[in-house]
Amino acid sequence: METVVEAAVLHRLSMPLRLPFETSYGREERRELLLVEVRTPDGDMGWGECVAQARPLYSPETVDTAALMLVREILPRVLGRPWSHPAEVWEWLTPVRGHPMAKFALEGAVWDLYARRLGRPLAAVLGGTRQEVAAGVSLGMAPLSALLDQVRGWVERGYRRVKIKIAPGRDRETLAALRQAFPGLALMADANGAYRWPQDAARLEALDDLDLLMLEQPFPPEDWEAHAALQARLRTPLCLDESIGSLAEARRAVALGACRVINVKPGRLGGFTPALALEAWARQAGVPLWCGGMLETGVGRALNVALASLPGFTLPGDLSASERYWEEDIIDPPVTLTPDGTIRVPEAPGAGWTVDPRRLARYERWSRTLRV
Ligand code: OSB
Ligand code: MG
Repeated sequence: METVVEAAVLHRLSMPLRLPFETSYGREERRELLLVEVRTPDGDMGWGECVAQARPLYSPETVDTAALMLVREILPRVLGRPWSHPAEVWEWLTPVRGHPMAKFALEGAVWDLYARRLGRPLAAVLGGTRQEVAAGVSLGMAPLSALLDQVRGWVERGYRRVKIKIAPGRDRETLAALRQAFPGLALMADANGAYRWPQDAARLEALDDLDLLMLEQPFPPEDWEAHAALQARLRTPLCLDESIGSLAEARRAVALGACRVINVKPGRLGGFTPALALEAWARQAGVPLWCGGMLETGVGRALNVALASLPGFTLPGDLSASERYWEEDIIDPPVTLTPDGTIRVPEAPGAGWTVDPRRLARYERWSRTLRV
């Protein structure tokens, strides 16, 4: 079956977050968003989400650099060109260096479109085997009393794992209080690269007795050696996020002993195509994976849920229900949690949700249509 993307619509949204999200690099009250809608001549469509943020603080891209790259470099390589599998589309984008989130915004939409045209759930098309995925929640930094209340609330709802953000000086005390209040909780911490080697080594070693599930990205992305040196001194597994932009980097990280676990975000890798390659490798190498999140709307979350249904994703991800992020999500039905703390993998064709045009319009700042 051949497909041609004849038109693409960029939707630039701004949505208020239900809870402010504070990390070591800043605090956000709103999410600036970019969605990509692709259309075929026969009226089929697919949706993708660019997971870049308003400012280049997690990684070098922003929603606005991604929009520019989609218009100038990415869409011109795809519009009007017939393909029979999404991996071909990904291949066409490989001459463009960097800009992985801009690439995945389109490539994810193409996978959704492909699965819809096959009449099959995206999860099954990707090779997913699970009917439901374990849900975790990622919480921004907050005063301890507020954080304790939040964690209690999400644990009562059934979340299977809680992650908090940490930074030097805002770490041990908070984590120890959470551990004391929730002795059996699957608890982890994410530093988004805020620590420095060697001066912060002792601070991080002091977290080793808190029975954390793992410690995510303590050092900046390029500091492979620091992660390896710390991992050698810790019982707690290290997990890398920002450092891993490709399968080659995943292999290198594991070979160096820089991590024992990998957070997979298709936007950070530049597509589902490289994410699938990483999953296949990790499965045979015995490296546990989990699916990360970037405060997506339901569009991006649905794509993540599909990916997390693959067998290599053995740990609960940063996959939460719509109500964790939004007063009202833009998809129908919203993502919900089952009573046992999972998200059901949709059985409808494609990603399995539809975008509500009225809610989309409410949050849309601008849109731009590109045609062949
Ligand atoms: O480091 O995992 C991260 C959100 C934005 C940018 C980076 C990260 C995050 C999260 C939130 O931790 C995960 C989620 O979507 O729930
Ligand atoms: Mg992270």
